[in-house]
Amino acid sequence: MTASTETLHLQHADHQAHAGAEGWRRWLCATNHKDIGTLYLWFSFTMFVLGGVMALGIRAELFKPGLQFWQPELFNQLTTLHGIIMVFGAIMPAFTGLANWMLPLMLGAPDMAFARMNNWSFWLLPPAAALLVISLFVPGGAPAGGWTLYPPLSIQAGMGMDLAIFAIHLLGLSSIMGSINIVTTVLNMRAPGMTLLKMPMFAWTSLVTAYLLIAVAPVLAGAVTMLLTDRHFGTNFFKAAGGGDPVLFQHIFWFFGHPEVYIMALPAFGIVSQILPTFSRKPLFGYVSMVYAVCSIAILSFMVWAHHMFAVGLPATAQLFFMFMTMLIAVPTGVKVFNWIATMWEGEMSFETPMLFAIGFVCLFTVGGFSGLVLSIAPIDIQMTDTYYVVAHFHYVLVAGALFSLFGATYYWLPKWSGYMYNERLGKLHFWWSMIWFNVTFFPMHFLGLAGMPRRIPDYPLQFTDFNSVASIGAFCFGLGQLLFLYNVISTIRGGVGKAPAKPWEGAHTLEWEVASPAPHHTWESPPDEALVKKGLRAQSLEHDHE
Ligand code: HEM
Ligand SMILES: [Cu+2]
Repeated sequence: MTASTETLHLQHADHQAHAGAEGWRRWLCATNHKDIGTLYLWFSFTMFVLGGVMALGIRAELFKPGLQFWQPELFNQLTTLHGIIMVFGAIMPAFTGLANWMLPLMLGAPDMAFARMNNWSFWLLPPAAALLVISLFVPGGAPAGGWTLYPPLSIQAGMGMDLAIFAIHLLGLSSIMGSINIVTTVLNMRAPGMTLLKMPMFAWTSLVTAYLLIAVAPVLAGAVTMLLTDRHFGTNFFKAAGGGDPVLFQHIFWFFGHPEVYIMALPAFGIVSQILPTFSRKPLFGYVSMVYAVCSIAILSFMVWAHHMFAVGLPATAQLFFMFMTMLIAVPTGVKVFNWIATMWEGEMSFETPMLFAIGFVCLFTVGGFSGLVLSIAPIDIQMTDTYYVVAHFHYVLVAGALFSLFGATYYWLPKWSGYMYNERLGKLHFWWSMIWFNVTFFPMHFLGLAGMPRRIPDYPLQFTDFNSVASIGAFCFGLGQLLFLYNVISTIRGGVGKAPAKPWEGAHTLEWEVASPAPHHTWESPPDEALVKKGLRAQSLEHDHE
């Protein structure tokens, strides 16, 4: 054998070792960031369907007053599981999946920093999801005290609670490992020329989100571990009868919980900051101020937790502090919304599906932001706490915010992932369908809340009937529309409406569009040429606008 064929042969064997695993092994033993990204995304979609079916179970019960389908116990379990599954199973893994798929491509890195740990981060998720589902079938059923797991209910609950606690431990471990990977990749593996302040916004938001997670996932783990020892090992952290304090749990939970809402929002900001410039054919307006805004939001998010607790009887000074700190977050958030609008301003906009979802995001996330400001006013919140106004508020930021950004991201990058173009008409139909029915579902909930309808109840007084029926009809239509999305994605993977070029969006300038579509299994094994990096960066930066 000549030297060169031997090298070839070796390279081939090497290649086999990396990419050769076929069938289930390819996925179980996956270490490739693209495979792991794909796993995350499909897992997330599965959880979205599961949590969605539970939401429809809730909405079916609430279509009219009286008990139709579920006993109150099961209703509360559905509500709780819906919340936990959507937050930890659908939204968070989707963002980690996107970060896995896109960060190495966007930053010019060959893979994520810790490929094997990456495998673990993903494979902890399915057992956690299984535990949550199994909890429905154990004596006492699933946790039913709400996704916030407040004691005393969470201490009194049956063994389903223990399964959920274990699930949360696993989910937390997964998040921490995923975050360590993201931080290390972003900080150490960028291509030459890609300085921190030249990174695409999605890299910035992923980085900051990962730091947030590393900071608060252990706090949640601590809180649920204290619950566990209160339940089984004789401690009294939260048990009033033993001298403990249930309100302490709320403080710890929300010290995690508020940063958590930004963990679900910041990556969405990043995605939208990629999509809007592309389809406005202009650089992102105010890039540096965007970075500062993301960082300030992240820092402030640690100082507002007790706005979830205005009704538990905080001292007036504490209420004032948390009220003003919360309002302060509106400043960097306002900067971001301003920049997004300024990015579109006088741009040569076109309205492909990703752009529609991004614009939908900007409009509806702002609505959710405003209802959040209303709730931040302590005397108002004391009236509104635990009403449907709160449910309306957080679904505006989570569904029209986080979820819409994920739909946008999927349409935006699907050509890169699959190598095929999706059906634009179906995509647009999916957008308008979702946009309309989302609002039909959730807008009336503001009125229900203002009128005093409490959340987490299976039955309600007659006066709330009309808006509830409207919301339920909206929810079923919204749910149905998601089949369009699934159909469009699957048919795209199977060939779609034709092959996608490397760069299907002429206005896009980031590095992922420099590799072929579908992105080959291995990309940027040697870092991209510095000139190539600079070319994209120049197009992203303001000085070269409007030539
Ligand atoms: C897309 C269709 C969705 C519908 C129709 C829907 C509907 C509902 C309903 C009816 C409730 C119960 C409100 C209550 O009784 O307190 C609820 C609670 C909740 N939802 Fe959704 N939801 C949807 C999507 C999502 C998504 C994507 C998230 C993402 C994180 C989410 C997060 C939550 C949370 C955290 C709760 C609170 C659970 C609790 O009270 O413990 N939902 N949702
Ligand atoms: Cu909060």
